[in-house]
Amino acid sequence: MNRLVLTLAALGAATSLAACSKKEAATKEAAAPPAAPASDMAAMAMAAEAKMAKGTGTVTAVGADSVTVDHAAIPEANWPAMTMAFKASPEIAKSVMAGDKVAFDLKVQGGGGEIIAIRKQ
Ligand SMILES: [Cu+2]
Repeated sequence: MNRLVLTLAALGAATSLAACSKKEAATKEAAAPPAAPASDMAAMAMAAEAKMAKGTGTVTAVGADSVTVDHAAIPEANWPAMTMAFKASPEIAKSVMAGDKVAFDLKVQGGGGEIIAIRKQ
C-alpha cells in the first residue's frame, strides 16, 4: 500500500516536471526567429548571423573584389541554386576566371556572402 502511494507521488512529481519543461520549451520556440523560406533571395536577408558554408558552381564574372558564381543550392545558408555576386579578396578574385568550375568556402552574413577560399575543379 505504501508503495502504491509513493509511486503515485512520484508520478505526480514527474508530471509536473514534464509540464514545467514543456512550458519552457514553448517559450524558447516562441523566441526563436521564424524559419526562412528556402525559395528566394528574401530568405537570404533573414540570416543576420555570420556562418560558414561550402558551395560549388561555375564562375560567370570576376570583379576586382567580387566573384559571381552560378552556384548550386547551399543548405547551410538556406539558399537555393542561383547566380550571385560574392565579395572576395583581390587575391581570390584574380585566381579564377569566367567559365571556371569551382568549389568555395563562404562566410555567410546578412543575405550576402564572402568567398574566403576557392578551388578550381
Ligand atoms: Cu545565392
